[in-house]
Amino acid sequence: MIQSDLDLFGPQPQRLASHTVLLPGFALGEVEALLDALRPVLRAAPLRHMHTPGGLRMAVGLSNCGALGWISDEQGYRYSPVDPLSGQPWPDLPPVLQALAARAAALAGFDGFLADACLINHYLPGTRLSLHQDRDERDYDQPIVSISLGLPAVFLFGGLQRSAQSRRIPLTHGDVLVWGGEDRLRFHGVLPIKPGVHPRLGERRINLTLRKAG
Ligand code: MD6
Ligand code: FE
Repeated sequence: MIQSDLDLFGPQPQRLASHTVLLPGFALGEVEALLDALRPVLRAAPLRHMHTPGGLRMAVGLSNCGALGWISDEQGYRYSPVDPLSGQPWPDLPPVLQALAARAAALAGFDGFLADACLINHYLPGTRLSLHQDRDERDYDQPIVSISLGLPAVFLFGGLQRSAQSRRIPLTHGDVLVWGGEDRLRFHGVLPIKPGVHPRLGERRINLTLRKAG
């Protein structure tokens, strides 16, 4: 057998937990289409630093597209159909993004995933995201599809209690992580992004999380 046969189809999906699958490089073939779709979204709904209910400025720059967008302010965390910055609905969810998320979800065992919300997270070197649970969505039976672009990150993949040990999962440009089911309420976060320059995206990491929030 030729030594490289096993690698002919690129890295294979990795099951990280019962309902969590990492699809290495799954978005690589569509990076340009995704970036083309994101450009007008971010013109209409620019990245901004929101504040936590406790008044802290979030280090991650955020925006959204889709019928619902995740927001945070002194009133709390929630989904809103309106961008508070513009008073207008969030930009439409680009079909290329929704279709990619549906295909990734199906590969991970979640058929018929129809995202209605995409949170756009923007990290500069040094930016981190502290350990949290995603619990603002209506239906925890719906998975979350997370697409990583740009600089690599170390994703902290924890347990159902904040105190549980976290695993460190490297996420690189084009990787897609799908999780749901029993894993849906695991604590997770992102370690500070290491300084670096990504050949396509420069000094930044962009993470897109697609959900069915409504
Ligand atoms: C990030 N991701 O990777 C942050 N949440 O930048 C998340 O917080 C996240 O990747 C739920 C599901 C997948 C995720
Ligand atoms: Fe999250």
